[in-house]
Amino acid sequence: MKKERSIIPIFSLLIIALLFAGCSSSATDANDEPDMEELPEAVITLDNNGAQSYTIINIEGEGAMAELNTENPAITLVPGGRYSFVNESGASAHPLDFRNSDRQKLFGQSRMNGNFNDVDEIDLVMEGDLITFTLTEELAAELADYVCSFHPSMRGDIEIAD
Ligand SMILES: [Cu+2]
Repeated sequence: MKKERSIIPIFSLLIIALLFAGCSSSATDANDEPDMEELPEAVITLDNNGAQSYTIINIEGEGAMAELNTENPAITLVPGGRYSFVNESGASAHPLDFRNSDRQKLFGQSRMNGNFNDVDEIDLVMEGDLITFTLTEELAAELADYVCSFHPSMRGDIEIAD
């Protein structure tokens, strides 16, 4: 009798410990999964009509919206998303820059550095005709348009989704 009694508290402690471990691990999962699902990623491919305009010829992924095959369309992006722009008109012929509403360069393919070049959080990657960045809240508050640094008529708005 005495032995059985002493076993019961040890057993209930074990069960409590297991429950606690189960709860804490599922709480971690619950935190991780929505974040992964909510961060969209998209690849936006641009082409050009001479020196007159950019067009968007393809969008793959989620979180980017624009009318395809029209001149200088507005592009809508979702904050928190990671976006790649493939400039098929050529980074050297039509350098693609991203600007704020004061027409200051934030980052892009022209030679001069922009205001956001050294902001680590946007994790800017530029390789050849490709630009990839994360649309942080800080960047979303600034980003206003895209433009060819050689041809000012090649320009469209960037709108931020709610
Ligand atoms: Cu151009």
